[in-house]
Amino acid sequence: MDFLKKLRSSIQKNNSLLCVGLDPDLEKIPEKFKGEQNPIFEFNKYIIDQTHDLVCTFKPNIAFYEAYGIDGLKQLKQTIEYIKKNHPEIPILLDAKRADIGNTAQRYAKSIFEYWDADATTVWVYVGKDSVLPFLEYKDKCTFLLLKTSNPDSGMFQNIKVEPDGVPHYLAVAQEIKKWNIDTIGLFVGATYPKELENVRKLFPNSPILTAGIGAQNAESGKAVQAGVDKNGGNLVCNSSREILYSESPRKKAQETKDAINSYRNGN
Ligand code: OMP
Repeated sequence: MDFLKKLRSSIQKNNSLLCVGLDPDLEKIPEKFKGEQNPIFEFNKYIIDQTHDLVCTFKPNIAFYEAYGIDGLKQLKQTIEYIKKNHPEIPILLDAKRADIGNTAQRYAKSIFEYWDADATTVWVYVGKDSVLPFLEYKDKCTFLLLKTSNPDSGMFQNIKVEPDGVPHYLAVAQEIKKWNIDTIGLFVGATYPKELENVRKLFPNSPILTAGIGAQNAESGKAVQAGVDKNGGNLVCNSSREILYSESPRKKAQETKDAINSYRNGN
């Protein structure tokens, strides 16, 4: 099944726009997992079991696995296989933030969509169209192009005014992407920047948008959700990682986050 169909059906089935980010940090996981042979996988399994009926997507960020070398990557593979086997209806968005010349990007795309078997990924678009086309050619996948990131310094380059009209850089890039008219494209805008999120949603009324920053980065979820949903209150994937993973009850926190997001989906 292609990513968009899978996303639509998981949003509907779980009545949720929440994406739980699987960003394991061995220093933060509960003590009971630390003695396990595969502590990252066991922790992820616990989080997946606790939240699978509350989410529309799981988003492992590959940095949190690469940081533990081969051992971490093996546990990423175990995590992906566990989700595919037990919850095949939930799309896996492997957050890898790749960017390079086309020849190399093609290898990255093969790795993410074939070896890792992800349904979707994140990619920098600032290298240019030829650098993202190898990802976009995977017709049943979705590639979220990073336009405006959630970090405090994201405006340093992404909001630089571009000649001749003084449009901010991220928006000029978004306008260019729109002309490509490719339906495997998704967009990323940080939840910490609701105005930018609104601008991108206006430009792409029907595309999936990924956002992050709710929870640990203190984005105002109400503003972000209202700015980011489509006209039907959907098509928005709202990630939260640390605030859910490391709370006393990940299930309770996920439920609260899901409910808070839902309370803003239809303009409440
Ligand atoms: P928490 O801040 O712990 O909720 O994690 C946020 C997750 O979303 C991390 O995996 C980030 O790398 C990711 N993210 C951002 O926080 N900001 C961005 O601008 C882009 C992403 C992303 O692409 O998901």
